[in-house]
Amino acid sequence: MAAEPPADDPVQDAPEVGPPRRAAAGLPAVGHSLRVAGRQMGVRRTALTLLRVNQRDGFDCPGCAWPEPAKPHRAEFCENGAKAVAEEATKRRVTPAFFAEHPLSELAERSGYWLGQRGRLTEPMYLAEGATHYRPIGWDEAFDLVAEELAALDSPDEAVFYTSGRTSNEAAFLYQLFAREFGTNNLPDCSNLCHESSGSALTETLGVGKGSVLLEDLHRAELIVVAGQNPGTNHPRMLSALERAKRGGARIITVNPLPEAGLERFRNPQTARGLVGGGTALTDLFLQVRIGGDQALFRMLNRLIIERDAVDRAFVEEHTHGYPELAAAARAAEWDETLAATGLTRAEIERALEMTLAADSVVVCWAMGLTQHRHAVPTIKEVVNYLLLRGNIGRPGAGVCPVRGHSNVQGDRTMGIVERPSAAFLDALRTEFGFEPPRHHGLDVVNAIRALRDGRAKVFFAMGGNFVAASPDTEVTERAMRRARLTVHVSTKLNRSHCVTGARALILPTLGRTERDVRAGGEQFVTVEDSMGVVHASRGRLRPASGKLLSEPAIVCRLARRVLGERSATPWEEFAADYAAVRARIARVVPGFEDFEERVSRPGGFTLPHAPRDERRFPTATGRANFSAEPVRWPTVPEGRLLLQTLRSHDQYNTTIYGLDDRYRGIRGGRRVVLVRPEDAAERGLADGDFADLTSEWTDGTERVARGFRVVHYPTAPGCAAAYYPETNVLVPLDATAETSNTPVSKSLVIRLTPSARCQ
Ligand SMILES: Nc1nc2c(c(=O)[nH]1)N[C@H]1C(S)=C(S)[C@@H](COP(=O)(O)OP(=O)(O)OC[C@H]3O[C@@H](n4cnc5c(=O)[nH]c(N)nc54)[C@H](O)[C@@H]3O)O[C@H]1N2
Ligand SMILES: Nc1nc2c(c(=O)[nH]1)N[C@H]1C(S)=C(S)[C@@H](COP(=O)(O)OP(=O)(O)OC[C@H]3O[C@@H](n4cnc5c(=O)[nH]c(N)nc54)[C@H](O)[C@@H]3O)O[C@H]1N2
Ligand SMILES: [Mo]
Repeated sequence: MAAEPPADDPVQDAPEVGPPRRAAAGLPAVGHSLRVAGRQMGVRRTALTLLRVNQRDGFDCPGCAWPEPAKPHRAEFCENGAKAVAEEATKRRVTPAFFAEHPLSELAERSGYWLGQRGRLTEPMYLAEGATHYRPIGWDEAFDLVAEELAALDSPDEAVFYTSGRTSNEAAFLYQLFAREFGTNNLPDCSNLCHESSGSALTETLGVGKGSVLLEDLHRAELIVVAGQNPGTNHPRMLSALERAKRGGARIITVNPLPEAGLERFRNPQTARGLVGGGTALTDLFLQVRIGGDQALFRMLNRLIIERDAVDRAFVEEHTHGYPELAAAARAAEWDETLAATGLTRAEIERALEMTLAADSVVVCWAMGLTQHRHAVPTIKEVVNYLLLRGNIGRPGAGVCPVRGHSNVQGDRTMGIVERPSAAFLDALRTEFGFEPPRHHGLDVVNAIRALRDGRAKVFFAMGGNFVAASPDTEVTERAMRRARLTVHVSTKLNRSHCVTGARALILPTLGRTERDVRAGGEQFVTVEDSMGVVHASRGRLRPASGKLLSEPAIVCRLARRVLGERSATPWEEFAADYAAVRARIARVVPGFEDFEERVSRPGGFTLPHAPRDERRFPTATGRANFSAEPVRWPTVPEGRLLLQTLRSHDQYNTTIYGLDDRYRGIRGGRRVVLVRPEDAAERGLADGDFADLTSEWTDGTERVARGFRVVHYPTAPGCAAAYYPETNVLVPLDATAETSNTPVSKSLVIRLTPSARCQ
């Protein structure tokens, strides 16, 4: 568990609690974002920067992956996008003097919030073996060092190349090319912790591991189900799309253990109505499901659709496979079981059925509330069943909408950042670059941690992200990292992963999205793919945080040449000088990117093909859309225990903490809180404001503890609790992962909640 901050750490975790909000965004949100941004950037820079977010000639917001509308609003950013931009465009700097002043032993005691608030990294830094401080190092010397450690490995598979989802298409393509020319498919990425379950389920059932709807589909849907997602905080611009759909007559069902303010009512800050009026009520039916009860809910809906003879027979016959098995499994669904699993009433589920049958087009949106469970993949497959039964795939206003996290996490996968690449992709690389790529599968995040822990991996390289804090089982992960020979992080900001290092460590500072990237071939732009498969350009305009930063593509190219030397025929120097040369290769390797340069130069970019959406073609093993008939499961909770989900507050971007408030949930000034129903707290002798320890129990008999959380009475589903990530990652066992996708089950941990000895 991350150590407590020292006394002079300005982060005082002293949560104050008021009533949760019932609406999101509107004027308070705009004011709030400008204040936050102003603190980091000053007033002028704030105005100049925010107006460029998500505009045609500007940069892609480094926040979430929600798409931009065809005609972006003049202020096409949200409160949390503004915070993401401010974090990057901050005027604060972490210089070599900072590292001289603060020994690693001290930095390792600091909170993630404190580290992040120091500002932008300015120079490459090196921690020598046994050294107490990082010291500055030149770029050439840094690349020599990485090359030396990689050359010393017994096999290329002893190196791990992690990616977080902000990396551009160009950088991602170069990075996977380098790793594969070096000889490994060890390319874990943040998807492994995030939407991997969606990818697994959708690839098997529909043949494409991505969402099948475009923004206009959402606008014209008659019913939108939002399950396991908190868009008011994590995808605020999605609320504008929901509002527009509502104005067109759509209805919305929300499935969530928590009532989330953003989904109750939305005051659109882009419209006069939203600024002064009461806003738009979004949710028509709130299903307060128990954690992990979603598969049972959708299974019962599927039974009812079949019983009511409301199946789209023509679609099912022409396009699907496995209907008889699904129908048999669905007919066997029982009410007792469904009500126990979901915590819902029969009337509520029947109401959801009526809304489903009344709608000619249905979209289901989801995020981490569905993907981070042991049975996440079967749950998402059941969602697919629900849509297939009524032909809600591949027609306007209908489809699957997994709402992606990081702004280019989907693009990174498209570019080949994947530990289990397809044979077709590797063949294309071989043809284009004339080398034999490794064919055996590489390590995902959880397996990379195991390999580091067991000494099977010795060099860890990260293209962005904060691996140590984002991964499960913090103690195990930190120990694993400390066993490495070398850890390297390409980063914009200081974080926990720079403080928990291998024997030697490097920090390689890089340009952010907002910054101008001038290379030998002139000023560059990069490209990204949003959650709906739209690819477009992103151009930074700000002066870089320091003259010593290199862009991510430049870092990869220089490293690749240094490591691979003349044995690589790839023109790394040409790629580093002009990213158009990289795009020309992407166009030849990745399907859907033909005429890449020309099409991405058009305003708004272009949309990648998606066979189920475009032509109701399903490139699966059966050549059809596959129904699934998995057994229904839900988490079982032993007597006296609760189910804990670990989620995001309104003031964070994953492990980057913007502030200590979670405004919509009524929490201010602290993050060590646990949300629990008054009755569930009372049963454990805990009043609101008391302090409690969280102990997670794992099936192998091991226990993990996180201490000193303030109890907050909150109207979550009975038997359920919620607390923030990453503070609670100590509680997630490394082996507790979803079947098939191997994603940590961050949303369903069995815990005991006991009065805290320390803080009573
Ligand atoms: N501002 C901001 N934006 C972000 C991020 C951020 O940290 N900050 N992170 C980005 C990333 S990488 C991602 S992946 C996305 C994450 O976006 P979300 O998935 O919205 O993020 P979480 O906070 O994990 O919220 C999970 C939601 O699922 C609900 N939930 C939990 N368990 C269950 C369950 O069993 N069933 C159902 N039906 N619901 C459940 C929770 O109550 C919560 O509302 O956001 C992206 N955007
Ligand atoms: N318990 C629990 N754990 C979770 C989750 C959960 O819900 N619960 N969610 C999971 C999810 S969905 C995800 S996606 C992962 C996130 O895992 P990561 O993607 O690894 O983590 P982030 O916090 O997004 O990474 C933040 C760091 O990225 C760096 N950075 C920011 N911008 C750039 C850039 O442009 N270039 C480079 N090179 N670096 C940059 C900064 O140094 C910053 O400190 O966490 C996962 N972990
Ligand atoms: Mo994510």
